[in-house]
Amino acid sequence: MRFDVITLFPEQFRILSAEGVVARALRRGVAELVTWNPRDFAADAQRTVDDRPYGGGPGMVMKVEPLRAAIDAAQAAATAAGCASRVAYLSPQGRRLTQVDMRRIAAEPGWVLLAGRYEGVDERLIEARVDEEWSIGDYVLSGGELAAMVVMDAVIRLLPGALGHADSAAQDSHGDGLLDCPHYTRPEVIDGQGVPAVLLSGDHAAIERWRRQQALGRTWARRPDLLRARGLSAEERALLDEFMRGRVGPDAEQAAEQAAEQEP
Ligand code: 9D3
Repeated sequence: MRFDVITLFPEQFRILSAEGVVARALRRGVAELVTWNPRDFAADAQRTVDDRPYGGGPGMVMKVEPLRAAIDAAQAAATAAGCASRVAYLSPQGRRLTQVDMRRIAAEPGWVLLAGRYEGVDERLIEARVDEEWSIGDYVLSGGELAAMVVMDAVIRLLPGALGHADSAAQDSHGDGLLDCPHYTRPEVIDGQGVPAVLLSGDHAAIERWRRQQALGRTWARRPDLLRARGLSAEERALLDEFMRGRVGPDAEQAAEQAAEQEP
């Protein structure tokens, strides 16, 4: 899969090639990243890419012509490489992306990602060239570059060959709309805190059941919105009911102790 990124700060994207899952995927050719600087497409001697907003007000607006020329060059190069790409603009006004979107994005041969700076881009560029407008969340960034990198990280790790074998397996068991279960590693006791006995039992069926129950319970406690959106099977309902009755897990044990202290 190919990403062509339109950015005034191409150097920021070097971090993706430095280390980790994405760097390995780029090295292996699982994904390809090309950056395009609108400044290189500005026609004037000063290489102007922004100007003052019509109507007045603070900040600057990215001009149409350099962005349009950069996008057209990126799309032509992507098409020539066999990766017909649509254009996504990273913007606070965009639709907030979810993991479902990441899977849909990963299924395309490529994307041109437009990372904005200043107050944003001239609306006429969006109308003329942008196919989708994406936000990564309800908070204010100082530009679209980090948002573009977040999308690339989330998408590239989904591509076949990006993750090692063990990671893919882990992804399968938790790519199911639930939060993860708690994890523990050695030592068995630290600061007087042990590990849930079931994890030391060697009973793989019981461990799998406990993990599933913890994932359900935590999602219920922390992200009820996710559970409502997803629904529950009869088996999951029974596991969650047991969790809710307070019989299982470190949080529940702590809650039970607190309740006992309050009621002598
Ligand atoms: C302070 C400027 N704001 C005026 C009320 C508007 C504004 C313009 C540009 C706010 C942020 C940005 C830069 N942000 C992005 O380019 C961006 C973003 C974000 O800020 N949050 C979540 N997702 C995204 S995707 C791109």
